Amino acid sequence: MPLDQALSTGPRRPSPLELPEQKPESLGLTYGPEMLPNTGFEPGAGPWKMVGQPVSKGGLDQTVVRGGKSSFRLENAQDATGMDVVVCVWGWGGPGPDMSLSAGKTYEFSGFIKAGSAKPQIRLALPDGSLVRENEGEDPAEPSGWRRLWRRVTVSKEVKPSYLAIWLQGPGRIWADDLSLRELILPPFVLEAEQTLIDGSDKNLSVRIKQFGSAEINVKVQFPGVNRALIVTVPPQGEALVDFDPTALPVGSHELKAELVKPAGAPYSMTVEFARVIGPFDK
Ligand SMILES: [Ca+2]
Repeated sequence: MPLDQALSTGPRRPSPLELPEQKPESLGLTYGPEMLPNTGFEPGAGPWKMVGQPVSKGGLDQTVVRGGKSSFRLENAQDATGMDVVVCVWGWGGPGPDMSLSAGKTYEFSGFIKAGSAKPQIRLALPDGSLVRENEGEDPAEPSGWRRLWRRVTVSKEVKPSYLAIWLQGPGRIWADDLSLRELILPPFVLEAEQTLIDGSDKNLSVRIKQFGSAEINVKVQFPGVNRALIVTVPPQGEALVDFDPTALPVGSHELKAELVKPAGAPYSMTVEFARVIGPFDK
């Protein structure tokens, strides 16, 4: 990080997200075991099928693969319209996905896609009324051009997905490989600091405590440099803000520690490191 940015006293300060050790999102997450019986199309296609229109083609492919010897290709002819859909799907015209998703838990369905200019999607459909929250995203492309697409769902009750699909709408050709469906094990809470570098111009700092679960939690916060602790209540899937005055902190490294106290159980804590530096407005 450039020194002038680190010492900037304007509103633009480096956030924890800009620190060099920040990793691609999926690397920092914890996952449960693989739930798909066939992730890479090596034993054949089953239970995945190509379903499409007369302009569509697809199936196992041995020419463009990410892992092993096979991938799954989907193709819509150049004259296909935006209404033409071709999918690599588990759950249409045959038995549906057989794994159970548990109430209150979050699952991620992902796959590596090589797509060129086509715009494929990854879909996980659930029975009506069982979805609490859903989002989707993609990771940066690998040098080989494969890119991981993902969709995350949180379910309200025990359900089986209606179908799982790699979805291509309109003209184009894509390959899919290394699919995955796993529980995404979210931490009890995370901390976010707007800034972690402190100089004499900082009179008040705040740290956000965010949680994803469906029950209220209590977190004990130990503030840096002083013998002061506070119990903070964070609402379900909500956040709480704590503030402290850093003006008395000596130059050096300091930490704010937050520890889960309710629900009691497996110990969990997280810290934010702050660095008190000498800035332009220090004496
Ligand atoms: Ca493969």
